[in-house]
Amino acid sequence: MAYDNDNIFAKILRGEIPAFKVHEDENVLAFMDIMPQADGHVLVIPKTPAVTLLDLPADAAATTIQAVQKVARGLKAALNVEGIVLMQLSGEAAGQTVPHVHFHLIPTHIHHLGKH
Ligand code: DGP
Repeated sequence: MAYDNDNIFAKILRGEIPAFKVHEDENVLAFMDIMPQADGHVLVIPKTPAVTLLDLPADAAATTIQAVQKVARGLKAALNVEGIVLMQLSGEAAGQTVPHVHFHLIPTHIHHLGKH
């Protein structure tokens, strides 16, 4: 599938629509998800235009995962997060709604599992 330069994350990368950014460097941007599945739900995206993970060059995949680790450590420190679910939907059939590759970091706490 061809990359759509007008997708919402492309617009966020160009600064055309706002996002609550938590990390940025030359390769990636991380920002708060607008429909969080838990407090502290962050999205990490490469700046490389790619629709799915399968379209992403290996070097961009590597820097994106490094950023995922960095943001995960930040979440753990800032929010006292106990666990993090990493979710990555590739393709509409998987439930992907925004056609720019993104990783979800969804904080979890032990009490969410009903354990105290
Ligand atoms: P997915 O189903 O994996 O494609 O998830 C897309 C996520 O993107 C979803 O959790 C909501 C989030 N999202 C959609 N539009 C925006 C937006 O304009 N700003 C932000 N911050 N997040 C968005």
